[in-house]
Amino acid sequence: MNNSDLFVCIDHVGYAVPNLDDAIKLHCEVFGWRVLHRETNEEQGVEEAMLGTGDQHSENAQIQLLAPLNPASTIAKWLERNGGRGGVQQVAYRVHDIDAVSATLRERGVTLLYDEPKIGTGGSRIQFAHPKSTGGILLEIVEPAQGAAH
Ligand code: CMX
Repeated sequence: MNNSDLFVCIDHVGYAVPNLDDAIKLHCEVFGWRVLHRETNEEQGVEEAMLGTGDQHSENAQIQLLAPLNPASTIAKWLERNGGRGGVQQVAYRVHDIDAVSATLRERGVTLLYDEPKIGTGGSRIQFAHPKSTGGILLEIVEPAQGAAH
């Protein structure tokens, strides 16, 4: 990796969906993705599935389907603001060292949402940059768990 690179690759693109099973059906049966992993993340208020395709080499991006666990969920609010329809809620960049990358982004004036990274999919560590400091995109930064398939 080039020394000036902050990010390894696009880790995943996150879609907000009203219903996880319906969305899995659509993306797998119509678009041919397959479910790699499914979990509930209470802290983030989501029920989620990661979808993959092909051989899933280490830098293949995935699709993340995010359904709200309850009405207070960030995803419930996003869906409400978007007329109840699903859509792209976030783009996630993979990093090797989330603490170092977070410090660099803060130095460069990016607003990060959490003081410290939280736990995301499969035990990864995650942080978010507010859309107002990224040109309108909710940017997730993700450091995969040690030993994860990525
Ligand atoms: N993408 C782009 N813009 C977004 C956005 C999104 N996903 N969500 C909100 N915004 C915009 C709104 O349109 C609004 O813009 P205007 O002020 O121009 O109308 C602005 O951001 C609102 O910002 P806010 O009042 O600070 O906060 P919100 O209540 O809308 O929440 C955010 C926004 C980013 C703080 C919230 O979505 C959040 O905390 N996200 C991080 C956590 C998360 O997304 N968890 C679910 C996924 C978990 C996972 O990936 O594992």
